[in-house]
Amino acid sequence: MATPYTQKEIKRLIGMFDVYGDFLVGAPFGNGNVNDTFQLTYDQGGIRLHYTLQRINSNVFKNPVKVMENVSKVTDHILEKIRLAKAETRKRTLRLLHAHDGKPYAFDDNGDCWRAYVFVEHARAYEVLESPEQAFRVAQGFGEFQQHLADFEGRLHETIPDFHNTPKRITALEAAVKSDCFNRVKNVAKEIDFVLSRKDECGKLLQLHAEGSIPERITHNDTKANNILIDDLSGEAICVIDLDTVMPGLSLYDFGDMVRSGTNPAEEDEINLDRVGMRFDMYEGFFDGFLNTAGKILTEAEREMLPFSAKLITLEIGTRFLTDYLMGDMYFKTKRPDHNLDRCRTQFKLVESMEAQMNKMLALL
Ligand code: GN1
Ligand code: MG
Repeated sequence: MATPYTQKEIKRLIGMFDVYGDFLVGAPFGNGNVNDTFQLTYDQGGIRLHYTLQRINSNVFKNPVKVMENVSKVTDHILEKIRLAKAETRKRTLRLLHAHDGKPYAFDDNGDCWRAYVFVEHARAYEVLESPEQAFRVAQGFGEFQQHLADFEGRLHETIPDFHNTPKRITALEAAVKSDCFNRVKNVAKEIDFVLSRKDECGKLLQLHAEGSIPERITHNDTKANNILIDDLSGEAICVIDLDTVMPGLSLYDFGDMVRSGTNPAEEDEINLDRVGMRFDMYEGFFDGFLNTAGKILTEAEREMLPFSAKLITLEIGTRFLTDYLMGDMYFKTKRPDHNLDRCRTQFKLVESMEAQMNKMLALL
């Protein structure tokens, strides 16, 4: 849930941006674990239009201006691509509104950084994907995002350094275990063992990158299935959203996180672990969809690591949830006690399910 803001406050916040029309109402929107998001309704000459207003979480993004510089460059670049490929006119990119000083963000009196987007109408984000065809389209969409950015010139800011550095995420877990500030280690011996027994293989992608066989690209880094909008009518994945973590990364991070979030028939914080697992037909959908677009730029070494990346990223986010649980739930928003622990357990159940199906995943190659 977003922090409660009054209508007057929301109106004042969006007032920092150039928006034509009359503000009607603003309401919390979406299921993000990090930022606060609102959908605003405006009246423009008798027509109702929506905008998205977001507060960037400065506990997570220490330098929101750098985040916004990345987002703004990336959305401009993609818009240009969409304009050039006339066949893709249904495709969209997020469009930022400008604040009165022309910048694509504004700071409020508390020092919080805000941004606003044109709301993409008649499309939605799915928490749980419904079919392999949908998985195909989601992967096609995220793959195309990478493809669009393949010729981007210059390097983006690394807004969260080592975001997908799994070995460092494990080191952070070990530090949290050692300090045990909230006396919670006793509850999670099994989960800690689960991570540590897989520690040795966690540096594999970084090693391949260091050896030069996997290139750095511009990646999204948070390719949860609900971070792409699916057109209500065509069912096509038309717009990648949640661009905060767009930065230099490995292509495989994006494939891995898609498989993690989208092959599970249950939600990320499902308590009944019997419902959690990797649906293989969904994996096939992601695999085919990603190769259909990003496949055009992937190297042989990247292709070979696709199955492994799914397991790695799932283990990594599970490790982050576990670390946050041990650190007193400081990073991810939680709605109940043990919420991070529940999230961690679903991830580890998924890892097991992927391990059990790894041979099948490899055979698809
Ligand atoms: C966070 O913003 P949201 O909820 O899509 C997190 C991701 C995690 C995800 C897990 C900046 O993403 O890394 O994979 O939660 N984003 C950040 O649901 O840490
Ligand atoms: Mg996100």
